[in-house]
Amino acid sequence: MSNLKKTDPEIAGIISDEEKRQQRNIELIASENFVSEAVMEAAGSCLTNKYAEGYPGKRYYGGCEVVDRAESLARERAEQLFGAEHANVQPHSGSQANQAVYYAFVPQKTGTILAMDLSHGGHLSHGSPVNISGKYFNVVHYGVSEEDERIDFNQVESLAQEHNPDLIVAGASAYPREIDFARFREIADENDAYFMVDMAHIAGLIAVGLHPDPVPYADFVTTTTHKTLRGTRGGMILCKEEHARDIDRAIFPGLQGGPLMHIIAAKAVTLKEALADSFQSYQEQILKNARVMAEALQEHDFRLVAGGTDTHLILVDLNSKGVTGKDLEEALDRVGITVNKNTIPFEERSPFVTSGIRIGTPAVTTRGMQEEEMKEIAGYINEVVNNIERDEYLENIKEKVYDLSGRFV
Ligand code: DSN
Repeated sequence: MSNLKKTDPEIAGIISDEEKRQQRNIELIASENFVSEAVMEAAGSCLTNKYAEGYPGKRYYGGCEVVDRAESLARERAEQLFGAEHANVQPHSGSQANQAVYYAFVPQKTGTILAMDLSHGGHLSHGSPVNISGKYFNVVHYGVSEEDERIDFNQVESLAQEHNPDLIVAGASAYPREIDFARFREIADENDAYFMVDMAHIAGLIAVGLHPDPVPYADFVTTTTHKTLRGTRGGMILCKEEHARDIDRAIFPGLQGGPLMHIIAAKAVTLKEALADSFQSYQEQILKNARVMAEALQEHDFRLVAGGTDTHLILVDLNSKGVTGKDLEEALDRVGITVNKNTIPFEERSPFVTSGIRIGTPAVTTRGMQEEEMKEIAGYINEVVNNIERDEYLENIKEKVYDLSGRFV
């Protein structure tokens, strides 16, 4: 970063500090990961200079013949990886990918979307009242059942019959169990609704067949590219060929202007990496690590929402431990373990306090950590909970955490 250091030493310093933080801490935020140097090189390339409104072969600017090749490669690789008929790789984020589907296929104000409640594991962009999706459309929410904390399909079915949605959305940001997309498709068909899956969290698992595949069932599949997929930050939409034109027009000119060609090139690199054989074993290790972490936490008497995990993430109910999600997130920050506080189903606390934390294994798995390290980390989390007021004790745990992360540079 020699140029950056000269031009803007403040920002160079901030980037250097963040790099150290990422190296030193144990990263357990379920939606984060570490990209390869190759992805970073593409994301930091001269493609950032190019305007290319439109799509390959049909642009509103001259000089697009080179970046067209990058976007075409990204689209082809996305279609190949997920077996999709059509891919749009231009969404700047997962939220914009979701908005494009709503914008194209749900009538504003009169249209209805049936999606998972944020407090049961859904996402803001699935119709939260504070998000544009909740303001421009009628949204009805389903959740998990109180008995087993898994998606309540009886409720999905009865809400679909009652509200006649235009679109049913499956997918979540804090749901640890497999999602039965075939069951959702049946309900969508019975009610003549479109079916969308937001696979942002589990895209990497789906890419290698470690989670049921939504592509054969859904009209539209949206995703981010930076979670289990381990790529540059961004979004993407897969859809059936019959919907390709409407989806493309919803992204541009509907919602976005010029695509970020450097990011699209980085998405192409991400997808190439995901097509490589080694991506399979990476995803397998994410799952092994999550299962071992879940078991280790249960051995320390933590209650896990839905009784455990089938995926890369674990939702921990802290009610029996006498700490809030907020307090534990802060205490773990102090020892160098990064998690996020999270509401749990049937939550009684505010989203700023919460009764839970969410833990994910994609990032620590990228660093090379395996089952033994998961047990060690679960032990530190337990020690922090039990000694949350003891500053000296926490200092001691921090040293052990730094020692652990130092072994995985
Ligand atoms: N904010 C992401 C997460 O943490 O799950 C979802 O977009």
